[in-house]
Amino acid sequence: MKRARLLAGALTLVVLATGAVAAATRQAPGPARFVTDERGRTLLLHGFNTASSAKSTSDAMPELTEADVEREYRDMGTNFVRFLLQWRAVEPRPGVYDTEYLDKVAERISWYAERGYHVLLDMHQDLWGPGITPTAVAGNGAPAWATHLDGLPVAQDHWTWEMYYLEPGVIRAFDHFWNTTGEHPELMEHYAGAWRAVAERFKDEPAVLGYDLMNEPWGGSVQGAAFESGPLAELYRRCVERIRAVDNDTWIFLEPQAVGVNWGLPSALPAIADPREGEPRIGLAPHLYPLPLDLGEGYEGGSREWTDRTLGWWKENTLRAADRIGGPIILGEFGLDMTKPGAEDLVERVLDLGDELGMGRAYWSRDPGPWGPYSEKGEPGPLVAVMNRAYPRAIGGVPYRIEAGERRLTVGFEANGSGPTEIYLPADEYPNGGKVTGGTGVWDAARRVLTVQTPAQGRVELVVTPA
Ligand code: 9MR
Repeated sequence: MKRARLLAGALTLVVLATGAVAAATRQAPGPARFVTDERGRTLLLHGFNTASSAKSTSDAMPELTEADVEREYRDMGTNFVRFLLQWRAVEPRPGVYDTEYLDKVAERISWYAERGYHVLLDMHQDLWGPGITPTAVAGNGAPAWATHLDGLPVAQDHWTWEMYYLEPGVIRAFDHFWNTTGEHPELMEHYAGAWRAVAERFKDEPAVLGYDLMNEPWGGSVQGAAFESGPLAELYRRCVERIRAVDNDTWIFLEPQAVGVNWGLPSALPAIADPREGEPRIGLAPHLYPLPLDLGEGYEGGSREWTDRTLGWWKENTLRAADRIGGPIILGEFGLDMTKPGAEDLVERVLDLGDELGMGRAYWSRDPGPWGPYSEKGEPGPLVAVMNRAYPRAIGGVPYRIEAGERRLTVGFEANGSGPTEIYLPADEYPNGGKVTGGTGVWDAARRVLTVQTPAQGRVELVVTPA
């Protein structure tokens, strides 16, 4: 059941939007609150991570075909993908970048581009790299040449994959990367160089919207504020500098430390300067994994209460961190086992939060199985219906209210003349498309997109209902 959204949500957007409008009318470069397309329209990004399979395949490609992308659009009308990259594949030997790998990535990006998707490239890692933890656990990311365990052990029998982060060998690998050991100052440089190579390859690909610099950073023996304001900020500065040397325009997204912050605790990540010409384009891409759900419980009873509280903390703390960073928010990952009680409700709540904050979101993940939209046999699961919802893909101004109710979508914005507003409408609620007040709509039945012309200035409020 789709719930009516809270007034508080609309108010949050008003506050955010007012800040953005003020910045725009001051004509001084100021922080952007929302991700925009090349015309300046606000984008509401809605999609998946693609895909965990890229962690383990020998060529680091996700097990995904162009037909899968087509099906995703047809079934859910998504417009966004967080695409996993692997440092081991970008830089298989020190200083050598694998153009064949980048070509294969480019081919996948073209499948998305042809269907109007925006792509966030994510330099993924879990547990540092492959080969340290048992194969089934799927540690991934770093190349073997950048992996220094100093002979420290890594136990092979934890009950959940995150526990391997506490193993001495894994901690040491990270300590060398962050150079808290003082022995490997070259590793961060290599990582930043790998990002430069990626940026050089994709800077002119319009579908590539952003770079997510490191998945779920783990500080090894340095944790919390000391880690985020120390080595992590240092890595981000170097990556930003190297990326901007070749790419002035693509958004750069920073992740806070994963431990704690994924559960709703505050982050201490500082602002990172953007040397680009024009307004800064650095945003925040946190993850959200309420602890009880992460530990395998359903969204019910005590777990539900704790999860609801988590959502409140997460929202407050994420807004605070985004303010400090001075940029938009993309929720890079959230997800759970969809067979658990209440799972659909939880996903809907998070999507509502995304609408409320004007925040892009990528569900974890597109892989087949109980978490994903399709089973191993390719049958649609409950997630398909939840993800297939009405949303404004692009907005011709700065939004102050996005509210997806039952068979009714409200999109309020301060128009800025950047172009028409495009609204995706799912077949179950809008079988014959939509009619709109507040603008003039043209329905594209094949894409299920209502394109709405509105005045170029002033406050616009569109209300879409079934045609
Ligand atoms: O779901 C993934 C699990 O099967 C793997 O064992 C694990 C390590 O590769 O990664 C899980 O995916 C995680 C992602 O890589 C990072 N954020 C949390 C995801 C879910 O736990």
